[in-house]
Amino acid sequence: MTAIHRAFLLVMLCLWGLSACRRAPEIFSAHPTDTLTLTVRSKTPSSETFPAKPTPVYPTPKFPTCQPDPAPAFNPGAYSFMPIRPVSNREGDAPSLRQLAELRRFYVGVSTAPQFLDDPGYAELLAGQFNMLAAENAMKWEVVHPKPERYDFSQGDALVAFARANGMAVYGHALVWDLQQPDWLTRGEYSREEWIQILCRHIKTVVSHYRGYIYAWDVVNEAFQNNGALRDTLWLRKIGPEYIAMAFQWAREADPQTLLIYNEFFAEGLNQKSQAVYSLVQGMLQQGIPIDGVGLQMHVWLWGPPTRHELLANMRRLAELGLLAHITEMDVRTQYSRDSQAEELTVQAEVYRQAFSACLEAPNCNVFVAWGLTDRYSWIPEHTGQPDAPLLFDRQGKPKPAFNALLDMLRRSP
Ligand code: 9MR
Repeated sequence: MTAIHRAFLLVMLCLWGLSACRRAPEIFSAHPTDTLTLTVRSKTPSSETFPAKPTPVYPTPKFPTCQPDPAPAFNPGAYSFMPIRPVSNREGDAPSLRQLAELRRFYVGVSTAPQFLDDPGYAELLAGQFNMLAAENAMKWEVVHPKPERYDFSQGDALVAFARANGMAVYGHALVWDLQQPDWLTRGEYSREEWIQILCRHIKTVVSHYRGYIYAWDVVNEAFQNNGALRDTLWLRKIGPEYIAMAFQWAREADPQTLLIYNEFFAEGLNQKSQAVYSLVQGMLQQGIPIDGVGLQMHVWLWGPPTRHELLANMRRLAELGLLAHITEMDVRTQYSRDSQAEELTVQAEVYRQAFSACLEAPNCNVFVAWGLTDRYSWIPEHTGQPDAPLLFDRQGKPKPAFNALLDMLRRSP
């Protein structure tokens, strides 16, 4: 590793807060397992059930509505996933991330896909360390609704069945997005009224299918450009900006309990895009449109991630509106330099730690999801064409410094 690399990494550590610099020896040291002080801090104080459910809201419908399409029902009994006895529950082991999270009614999760669940090592890690899973692709339009008259819930159902067998909550992703849409949609020619009916029926059918099984839905995903203008999506062109509010109304009609989330990337700190998201959700609340929170994706790099301070500022202003702020898709790209890998992973751990710590501190953040379980299955190398190591576990499923940083935070902080 060159001196320039070292200097860069040190500067990055210091930039993320003097505290990181001051705690440098602790960051580089092993994590104590002997003197754990566990304090239960509930973020959902009024609920005795776990997962906690929000208070139902039934606003006056403002937009035309529809009935769900005929579609297969969800039958969890059709799946034979057995509960996995996690490694960390075996006698003498230290508590798992999920156990520590559950003590404070907090959700730690990763995105996943059904094809990984048959690998016993993968499944054990997933259910052993996490109490939430997110559907990385299995519930997207092209998968669940490939033809106008055809729904295929097999992939999503497998994820929900696995989660149920293992006492995990499910994050539904994503009802309305401009990517991963089937040809019949992107090439379709319909009137505005027909587009409204298509979107309404899709949302109502998918949400009704999973009614009662999904902790939170990303109802609308990535509707803004980085400059804060609305993205030029199929839905904006065919329906107009009100497609966003409509989607939330229909999702609420189909499931009065699930949390309804607007999910966005590069809008985690304070910038033009997060300001646009803030204005959108504020306006929706003023108009009585049902929305429960904002998903802060956190696809970030070693260099220049939003600071803890910025994250907290954004989370707090959402809290003042009465909205949740979830970390929904975190991963941290590295330079993947063979010479500086150990240092990069240390910096990466600090980036995860800062985001996790903001979420633990903000009263409205009780969900922290990474976008994949191990580096072997991250979307990033496929996307960039470069090897990378952005997640909490390495390609062999071994915990990385980033995972240990999260464990450490849960053990230490009240
Ligand atoms: O991880 C997903 C990858 O497998 C897909 O190929 C990709 C298609 O665009 O979508 C990835 O997930 C995205 C998520 O659905 C929305 N936020 C950005 C994520 C990374 O692109």
